[in-house]
Amino acid sequence: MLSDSPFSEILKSAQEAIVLPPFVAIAVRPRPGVWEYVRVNVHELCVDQLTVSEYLHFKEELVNGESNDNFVLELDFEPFNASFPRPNRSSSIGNGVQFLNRHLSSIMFRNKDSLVPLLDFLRAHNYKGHVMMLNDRIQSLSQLQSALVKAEDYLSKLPPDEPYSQFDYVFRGMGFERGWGDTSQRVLEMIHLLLDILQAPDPSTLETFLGRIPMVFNVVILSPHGYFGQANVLGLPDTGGQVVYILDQVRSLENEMLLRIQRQGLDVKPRILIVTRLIPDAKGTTCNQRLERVSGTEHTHILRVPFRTEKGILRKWISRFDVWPYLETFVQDVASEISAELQGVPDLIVGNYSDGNLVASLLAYKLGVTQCNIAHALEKTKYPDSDIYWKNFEDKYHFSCQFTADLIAMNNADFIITSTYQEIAGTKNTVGQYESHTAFTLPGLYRVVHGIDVFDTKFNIVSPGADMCIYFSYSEKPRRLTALHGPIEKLLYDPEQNEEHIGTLSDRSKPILFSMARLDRVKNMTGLVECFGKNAKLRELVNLVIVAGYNDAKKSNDREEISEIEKMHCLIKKYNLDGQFRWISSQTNRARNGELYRYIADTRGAFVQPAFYEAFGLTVVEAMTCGLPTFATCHGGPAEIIEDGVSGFHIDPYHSDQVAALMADFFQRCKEDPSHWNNISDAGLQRINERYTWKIYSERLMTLAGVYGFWKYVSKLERRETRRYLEMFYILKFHDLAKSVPLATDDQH
Ligand SMILES: *[C@@H]1O[C@H](CO)[C@@H](O)[C@H](O)[C@H]1NC(C)=O
Ligand SMILES: *[C@@H]1O[C@H](CO)[C@@H](O)[C@H](O)[C@H]1NC(C)=O
Ligand SMILES: *[C@@H]1O[C@H](CO)[C@@H](O)[C@H](O)[C@H]1NC(C)=O
Ligand SMILES: *[C@@H]1O[C@H](CO)[C@@H](O)[C@H](O)[C@H]1NC(C)=O
Ligand SMILES: CC(=O)N[C@H]1CO[C@H](CO)[C@@H](O)[C@@H]1O
Repeated sequence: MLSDSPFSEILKSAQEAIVLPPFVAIAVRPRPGVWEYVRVNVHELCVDQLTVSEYLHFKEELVNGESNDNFVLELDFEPFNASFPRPNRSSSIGNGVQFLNRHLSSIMFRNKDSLVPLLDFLRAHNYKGHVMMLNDRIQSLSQLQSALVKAEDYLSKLPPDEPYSQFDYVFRGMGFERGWGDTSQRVLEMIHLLLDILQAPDPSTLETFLGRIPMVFNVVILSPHGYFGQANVLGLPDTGGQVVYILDQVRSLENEMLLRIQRQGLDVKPRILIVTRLIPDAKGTTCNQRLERVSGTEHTHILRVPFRTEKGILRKWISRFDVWPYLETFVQDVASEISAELQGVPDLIVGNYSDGNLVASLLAYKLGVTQCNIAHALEKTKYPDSDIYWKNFEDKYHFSCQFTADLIAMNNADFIITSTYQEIAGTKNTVGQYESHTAFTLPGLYRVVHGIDVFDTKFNIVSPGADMCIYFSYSEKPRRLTALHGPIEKLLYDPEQNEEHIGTLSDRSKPILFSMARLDRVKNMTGLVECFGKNAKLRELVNLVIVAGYNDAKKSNDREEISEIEKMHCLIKKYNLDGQFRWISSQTNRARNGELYRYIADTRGAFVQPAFYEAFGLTVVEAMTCGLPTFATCHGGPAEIIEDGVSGFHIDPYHSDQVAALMADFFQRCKEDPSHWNNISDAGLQRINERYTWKIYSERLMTLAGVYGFWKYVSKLERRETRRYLEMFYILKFHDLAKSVPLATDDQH
């Protein structure tokens, strides 16, 4: 009977319970983003509903003991949503811009006067003093409307590819300036969009129009910590995925900006600056150079600015957990360096990770620029109970600074992009990274009653893609790097056993089941090998090849990796895998890795990603981009990338027998009907081309910058209240917390 009761429903969706007899307080999460709090008195069997504040107060007793202190600093951003509607379905989370567009177009629809901000916005447009879009001849909506009609009439008589320069003069006379398009046809499209908006604004027209207005010429991306360089940096402390991500991101962003500027009919050189820390003791990297051009780009540079104190410049690397006391001075230095470099202010500031986002917030606040946050790795969820027991982590991690910085940055940002839904709001049973900042307490410091709302329209899912120069479909024959097939075959089939590869594949005609990852416990490559070893049918159908770590434990100095290496050797013996299994040490040649995926596709093989948890799953995207059917973990990002059974398969690493059976079944079916393989491969490619490419990413980012930039302009006054509140929080809390973090010293003793 209990199992059908409402109480059991509550227990099922409970995320956390605090037991302090006679009470049990429970945080209930009926669905993503929605929380309720109850307290049960176990003696009297009665239940009270608690407010967030009461719940957190109760939770603090774990640390403070029973205290009657009712004067605790509470942080509450909820009152600021006053006039703004937001979605309430969990499935709308992460589609903020859609909702915002609907809202914007509905207020514009209300009456003619609400279109005035759009007119002002167009009139205010200029780049370094050059007027764009509209000039002084157009002062009112009615003038705009009649000018548009006149322009439409004039343009429709021109050939569609007439260049703008041919009618520039006439246009100026009507009240228009550059920025509408490079040819008469494109200008006409823009004019139609605007006429539509003036008559009956609808969300998608508005988005298209705002996305096409020339607004973004200079972008600054902030990623202060770690070694940010183009060579010899991967593997250095705090330096990993973000460097690859940002370099891929800026290359694609520059192309997109160039294309848009050309289509807008403008003659402007875009600039992108990646701002990071200059590290004088650069350990053989270029991190001691002030300015470095990003290869493969024309207008993108890494700009490095050192950390500085009264004692001078800090020479050595420091951990990302220790950067806080340096950031204020850094912001000032960065502001003057970028204004010198750009000869103006940026139009969009993008922050990466907590420190980058804080610096981005301070700069965006100071310069009045649109701010975008990216933080695929917020630390709070990585360290259980790092909020309530923050003091235990303080010496090593300074989370009090980091969580405070995160709250400030999230609330100051105009928009936030994430790679996955889960990053924002988790899943049915797990809490999202951002969601975990909704309500929490740092006892003795402050209590967050309403830190961020995952339903906020600032959240947008914009996923990265694979580098298309390296990863492309196996079927693009002319682009294939056939010269690498010799070395690849050697890697796969050479009978010699050495430190690069061990194990042999005796039947070369079988498809290859392939995986590539770090040799960490969480990636569970050994689990995959075991699951293969146990399933006779799978072993009969395919060969298994993995690329991971080293095959010699002596070469590793990571305890976790060493234990995985030893385990792998045991499994090879235990299941007698020789003849069917090849273990290749990790490979750093990206071009060859790309061709390796395609070579595996030639064998009509498949890719497996067996991790217990994977935040996003770039290797999954890479494999699918090469046309390789993919089996990937259902825990984390891959579950969103792959539509199970259509563009690949979800596997649950906790049920390895089922995983093996699913794969055996797939290969059996492909053997009987080869079109099955092609269908999965094609559907995977289609999925990638619809969602997971850098091209789509950059288009999205530029459109979002346009829409949120406009929204920032329209809502200037409303946002001021939030910003003033944040400013106070920054100065009264963060400023002092950051000062309490010890400064590093350069001397070696
Ligand atoms: C603000 O948002 C919350 C939900 O996050 C909602 O309950 C409340 O009604 C909103 N306030 C206003 C005035 O819209
Ligand atoms: C969700 O929002 C819609 C309108 O925005 C409203 O009609 C509906 O009642 C809301 N539902 C809940 C559960 O709040
Ligand atoms: C890896 O996965 C297998 C099953 O796939 C599981 O039995 C094993 O315990 C996992 N390894 C670790 C280190 O948890
Ligand atoms: C593959 O797709 C084609 C075309 O959609 C279809 O005719 C065929 O039955 C599919 N093959 C399998 C094995 O599903
Ligand atoms: C340090 C950090 O969080 N950097 C992030 C910057 O963005 C990339 C892309 O999302 C992430 O992979 C990094 O983790």
